[in-house]
Amino acid sequence: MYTLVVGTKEWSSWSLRPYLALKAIGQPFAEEVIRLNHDSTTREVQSRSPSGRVPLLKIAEDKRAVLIWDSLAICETLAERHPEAKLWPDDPFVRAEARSYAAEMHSGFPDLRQQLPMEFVRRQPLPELRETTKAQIARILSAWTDMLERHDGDGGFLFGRFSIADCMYAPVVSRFRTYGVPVPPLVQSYCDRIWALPAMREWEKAAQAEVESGLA
Ligand SMILES: N[C@@H](CCC(=O)N[C@@H](CS)C(=O)NCC(=O)O)C(=O)O
Repeated sequence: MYTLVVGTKEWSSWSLRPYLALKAIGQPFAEEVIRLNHDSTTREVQSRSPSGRVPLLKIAEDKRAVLIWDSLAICETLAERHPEAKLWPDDPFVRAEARSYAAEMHSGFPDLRQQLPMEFVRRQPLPELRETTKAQIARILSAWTDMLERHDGDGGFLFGRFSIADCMYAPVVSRFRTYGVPVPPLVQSYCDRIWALPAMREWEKAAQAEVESGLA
């Protein structure tokens, strides 16, 4: 029923987010990987995606099909179709807050994304950070600390139980790891919990294979 089209796993931070959400609902899905940063990328992505971007989710059922072409739209659609997976917090006010954090990630932190691009497997030296990048990292650290302190003991994720907010921030966990960004102990234990998720381990295995085969 589901086919997720993603970019090269070493680099495609946007693709990782709906991949984690799909894994969290436990439904089987087919996967297609488009090679990023290659001569074929523009042609491949534009022939499949209305926005010329990945990820994409194809849903086919009852002789109908739909294409969803944005990470947050995919996560929202999955949450709506699989309420039992509880991809958003139950409490409406907490859910509104989780949505705000997810949207903030989706539309924000441009300097962090540009200066510390996701390299899931490789390790890189921390570059000289711009003031704007430092401010965006500080904002993330204070937001995560606030969420983790308030939901401490409820499951260990940003809103206690694993949610779309964790999916949206998982690439930041990878970036902090790649570049050795120093974080306080509470945040480090959250990062370790995200990194240990079976879905993250599977993503890493695939990214490792891309690096070893020269695809990334
Ligand atoms: N807002 C989009 C952003 C998607 C995006 O920028 N994807 C990148 C890969 S991570 C892409 O498709 N790049 C196309 C290219 O490199 O030609 C989303 O949330 O899905």
